[in-house]
Amino acid sequence: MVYEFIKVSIDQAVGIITLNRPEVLNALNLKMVDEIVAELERMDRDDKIRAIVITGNDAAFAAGADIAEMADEAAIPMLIKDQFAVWDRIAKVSKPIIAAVSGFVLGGGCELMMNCDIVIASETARIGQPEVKLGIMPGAGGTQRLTKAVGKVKAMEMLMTGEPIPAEEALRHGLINKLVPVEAYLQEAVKLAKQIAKQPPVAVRLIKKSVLKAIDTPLNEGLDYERNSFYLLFASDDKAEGMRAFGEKRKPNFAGR
Ligand code: CO8
Repeated sequence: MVYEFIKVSIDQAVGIITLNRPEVLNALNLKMVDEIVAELERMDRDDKIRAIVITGNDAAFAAGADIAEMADEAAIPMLIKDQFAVWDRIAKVSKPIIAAVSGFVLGGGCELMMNCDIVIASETARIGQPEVKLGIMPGAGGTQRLTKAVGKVKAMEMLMTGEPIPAEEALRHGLINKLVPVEAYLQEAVKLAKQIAKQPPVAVRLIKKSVLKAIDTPLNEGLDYERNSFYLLFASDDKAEGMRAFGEKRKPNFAGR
């Protein structure tokens, strides 16, 4: 597939998507979001890929939605187009997605990051939802996912002031997993992705679904979902291989079945 605004590469079992509009700090236009989602879905179907990394460049993961593209939009055409519907497809990707972020992580960029499962950030990352400064508010999940990630009072502060927070503050608030020097954030994310890629893919897939369930279902429902997923894994070849390898004191070799 030929893309205009993203680059794609593969490192062992890790698919890497790089946002590529550096001249506008990777501002997300509609075509770029479509390309990201199309490639995520393609990688999700590709048996050779077991984990996905999304990154930008050192200066910007993404500085938000493309303001130039948005400036002349009107309410009803936007409602009819429902441009954010495509974002729902990101949450349906079954393989783990790791965001490797640096520099500006703003607006739609922060929302894209929060759609990922794990976040490795460079020390230079500045993360926020500045939409209020433009007279609007987040539209791709920012008010919901930020609140669930950092809690009500911090979310209120970030969303109402529009001020980004530095990476170490994001780490304290549980918005990112790990902070590393700018030279190392992508490498670190790929290393983590490779580690996850060695795990049994069906178990990883069901773990991802179960954790996402925890975010928006009552505990009892989530526990029920977890239990059924646990039982289901006993039908997998990888469960047999994992337990056999333990008994034989060797490393397991997971086939993904
Ligand atoms: N959209 C379009 N162009 C942008 C954007 C953007 N979000 N951000 C930066 N650019 C462009 C600038 O216009 C500039 O272009 P040019 O060189 O042609 O003038 C170039 O990138 C470099 O930017 P600056 O010169 O401004 O660089 P600075 O280092 O001085 O400042 C900032 C960097 C602080 C990041 C600044 O550019 C800025 O404030 N950008 C806008 C940030 C913002 O408000 N983001 C939120 C946008 S709204 C949003 O995301 C709604 C979410 C809805 C869901 C997402 C759907 C895709």
